[in-house]
Amino acid sequence: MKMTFRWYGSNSDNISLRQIKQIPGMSGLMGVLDYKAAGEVWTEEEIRAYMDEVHAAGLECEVIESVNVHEDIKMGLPSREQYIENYRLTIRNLAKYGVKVIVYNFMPVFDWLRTDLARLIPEDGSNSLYFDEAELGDMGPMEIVRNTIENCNGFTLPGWEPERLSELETTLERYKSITPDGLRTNYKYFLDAIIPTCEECGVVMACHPDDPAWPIFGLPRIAHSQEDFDKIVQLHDSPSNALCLCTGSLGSHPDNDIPAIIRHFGQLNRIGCLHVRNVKYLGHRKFREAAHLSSAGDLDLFEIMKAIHDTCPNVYIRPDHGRMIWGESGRPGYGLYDRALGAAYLNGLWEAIEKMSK
Ligand code: DNO
Repeated sequence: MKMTFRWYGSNSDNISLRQIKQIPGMSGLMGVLDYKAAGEVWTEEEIRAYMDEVHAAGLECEVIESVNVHEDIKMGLPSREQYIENYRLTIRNLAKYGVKVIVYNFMPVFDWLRTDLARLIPEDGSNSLYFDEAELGDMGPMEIVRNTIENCNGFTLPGWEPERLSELETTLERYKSITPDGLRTNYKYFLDAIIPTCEECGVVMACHPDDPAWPIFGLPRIAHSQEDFDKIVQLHDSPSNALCLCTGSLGSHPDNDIPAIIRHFGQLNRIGCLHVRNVKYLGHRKFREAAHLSSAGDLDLFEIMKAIHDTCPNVYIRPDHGRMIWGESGRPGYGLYDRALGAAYLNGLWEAIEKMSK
């Protein structure tokens, strides 16, 4: 297992590489160029600049996140060809700088969605990301976008890039005629076009689940259960067509048995990486993000780490999200302290599992 940390680059992150390096057991980053619009080529110069900084800090960067897929690809429009070509070039450029895994998603319009980015946790005065379907019903898509952008403390948030949201109404309208099967057909077209390039350069694509793990605003969503992922890995049969199992995204739906899902896809060799975090259920389609410790939420992090250890022991993982604690303010979901605590806890579980299995 390689423990990593998400970092947005020195112009966009308030957390420094030195701070990340000081977290015990941190091998490197899940990196991102957060200023790139969906569909744009990530140039060699841009990638090199990011990598040079990371390597100078004594860290690796073998995983890159949020190489966003242009909506025209998801909608199957003729203009997708150019965007697919750009995507292929980005894959090649990333591979040249040592990238082994690319995390992306195929969610229409919205990446992850929350109704509150800083909900107070009354027991201890910290706060975390929160979702309540009932609140969402009152809000509607435009309002949730405004709410999210206004409350992100001036930081960019992955999946909420302004350019993707500027044509929101038109895009939402267009999706009305796309069924889940239709979306899968467009997805297959994309995978058939890019996976041979990945195989050529030794890159694994890792699809991130829908978050929350059910459809929203009537949009087709096809990545929130084991059954969905079975279909996705079959769309193009290659070890390069893999998954980023995010325990918190999938785990937002209590029916998803996360350790079982990890075991299933781990045995198939289709896990490119994992985001590991905990959620606390508060009612029907209502949850908040919790500290990583199993007893702080509803997921069993020991069983999760054990499943990873048993079926994909060499995978990349990162602590995900967590709360804002100790007065920290920053990018919602991406504070330093609780993610660092999460990494330490997950490393502790790992050490115990390793020693006990010898
Ligand atoms: C949310 C992140 C996601 C993820 C993207 C990948 O916090 O885990 O935004 O990076 O879905 O495309």
